[in-house]
Amino acid sequence: MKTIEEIANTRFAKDVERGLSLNPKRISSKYFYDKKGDEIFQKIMRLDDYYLTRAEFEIFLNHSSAIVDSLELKSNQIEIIELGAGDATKTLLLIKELSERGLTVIYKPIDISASVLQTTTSKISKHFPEVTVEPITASYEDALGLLQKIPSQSQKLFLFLGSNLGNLNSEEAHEFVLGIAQSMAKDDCFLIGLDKMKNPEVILRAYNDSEGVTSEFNLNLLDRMNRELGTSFDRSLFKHIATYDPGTGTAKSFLVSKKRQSVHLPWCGRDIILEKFESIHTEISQKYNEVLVEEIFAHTGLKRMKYFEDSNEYFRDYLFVKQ
Ligand code: AVI
Repeated sequence: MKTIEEIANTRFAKDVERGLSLNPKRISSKYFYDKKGDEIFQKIMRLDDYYLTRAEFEIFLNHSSAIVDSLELKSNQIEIIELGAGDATKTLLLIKELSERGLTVIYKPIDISASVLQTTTSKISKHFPEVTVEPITASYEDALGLLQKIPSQSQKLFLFLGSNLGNLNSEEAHEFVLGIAQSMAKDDCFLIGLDKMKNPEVILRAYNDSEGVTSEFNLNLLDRMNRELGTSFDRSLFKHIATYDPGTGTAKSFLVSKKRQSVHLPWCGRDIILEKFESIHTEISQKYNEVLVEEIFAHTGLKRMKYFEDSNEYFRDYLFVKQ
């Protein structure tokens, strides 16, 4: 356990103090992912109600060959840089296709979790010993800085899957895409997975699943603050609420206070009041249509080539090339 001074100096404590002082209150969803949060997210990805992972897996299963054709490779070597690689289940399908074509593959998975990266590296090396794997432990923010510094002679394919972009607001998303575009050389490709706008009921079920796993995921943020920051949130006094605005395509998650309560933040000595039914906004999961995709990629120097879609038409992987 850290000392109170050490806690006060963490980004987490600063962000929580600031976020709980705002009106409406908010805490970034990036804080969902501690060890427990990672485990719960693995469960979410296997839920019947959470269609995103299955839909994108189907795209890679059925279209890996077409994706590789569309890369229009200029040599027999390719470098894949994946942001937020996780267990790389979908990427394995792409690597398989490239490997079967006799191409030399260098795979650079980037993830915040060193242990996840270790498992992923062993898995790829076991199935494809001919592939060079160079894992990089970093957050998205740091990854963008690192990308500028990675020298390379070969054509690159950047991957950002799972609709992870949707957890950023539109300004952050544009900045992020711009950062990637600036790390790309001419003819490098960018494949990005984005969840589509669809029947609001399907989306609401994905973020308020019948097994209560997403609720656990959201409430774990309170437990994490208790564990790491020494707060004493009582999770039974909060409810997970998910909303979806079909006009903007924005799904949002909240922790709503069931009664008026006060929470002590030990590192700054402040007491935060939550009124009955007051909310803490914890996550955005943006859903996309063509207009939004165009907006985010405008003025990035990236040209849209193609998209690949699952059979339910729920999810798309868009392929861009740097001009
Ligand atoms: C990681 N991210 C794309 C997930 C999503 O769908 O926004 C996180 C998640 N939140 C609730 N369920 C899953």
